[in-house]
Amino acid sequence: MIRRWFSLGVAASLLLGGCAPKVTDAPPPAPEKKAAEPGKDAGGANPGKKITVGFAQVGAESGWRTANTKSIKDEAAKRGIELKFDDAQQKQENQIKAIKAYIASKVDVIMFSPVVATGWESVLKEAKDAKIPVILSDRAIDPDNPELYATFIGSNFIEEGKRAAQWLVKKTGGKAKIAELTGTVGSAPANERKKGFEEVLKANPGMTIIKSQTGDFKRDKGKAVMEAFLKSPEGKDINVLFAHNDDMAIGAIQAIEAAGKKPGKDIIIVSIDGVKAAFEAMVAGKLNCTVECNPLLGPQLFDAVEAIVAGKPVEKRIESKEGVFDETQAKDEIGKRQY
Ligand code: GYE
Repeated sequence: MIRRWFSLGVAASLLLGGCAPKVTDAPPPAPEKKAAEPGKDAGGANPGKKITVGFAQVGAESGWRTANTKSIKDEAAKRGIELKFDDAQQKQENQIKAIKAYIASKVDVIMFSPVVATGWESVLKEAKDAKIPVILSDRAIDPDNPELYATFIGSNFIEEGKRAAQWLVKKTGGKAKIAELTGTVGSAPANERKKGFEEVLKANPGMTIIKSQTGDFKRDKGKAVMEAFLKSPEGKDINVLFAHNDDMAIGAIQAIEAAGKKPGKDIIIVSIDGVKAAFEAMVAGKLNCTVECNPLLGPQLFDAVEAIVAGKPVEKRIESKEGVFDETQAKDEIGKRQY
């Protein structure tokens, strides 16, 4: 019982510190006191045994993802947990293959970040039948069936979309012709960031999205799509860019400059993630605002792994706490960024 409350306390302090710099410094949970008792594993695991986790990652599409992968690998190493890691190169079929391989090799826990939200029922049922708990890392599934996973750990993407729009309302006085670079089609962050953003727009009829297309969360695609936006008949009217992540915004900045316009001035730009490169762009006056999305999920994910393996309860949804940073704060904040 004491240890249970201790674990909850660690989880709570991680949550509260979600956007604060201390997230990776959290102490690892106290070591198990009980020695291994072969054959006696009420929680479905043997406490003395080394934990093995399979992680099916989306890919390496963005600065956010690189920081997320590093956080997960570092944390596994720190805790002496064996991590099997697969990079799916943004393809669902690769993630399904990796998950099936983890089931076949009988890992203790499977974690994955669903590249798209739909189409997971069958493979998650396989994991369930094999009695292997699954943790959803950073992205949710649709339909949401809590029977199919132990916990979701990540951000509230609807809130992030709302925060981006609310910042724009203030910045533009509620008048804007917006170009939108959306994330990977069918992914939870793309669906939900758009939803939250549009909710705020509904109350501000002077703000309209005049162009919207996916840039797949990637820099080169963000650049190519922005180039096409600017060349289109509506191109000259665009005075705001909303990019679903920083990488696409940074690509778009190059396209805007190539078209002879000033990013951050002729076109106001807000994006999401809060990676170092976005702060650099803000300091350079080319990006106006970034809404934070914390990729440093390793400590929270492995707290959950250890709790699950020990047969302890975990919350179904664990959300990160995050902020909004704009050009007025960039200089002071840039030195404090961890990713
Ligand atoms: O915003 C983007 C990345 O799922 C929250 O994926 C993540 C998103 C993040 O490629 O940069």
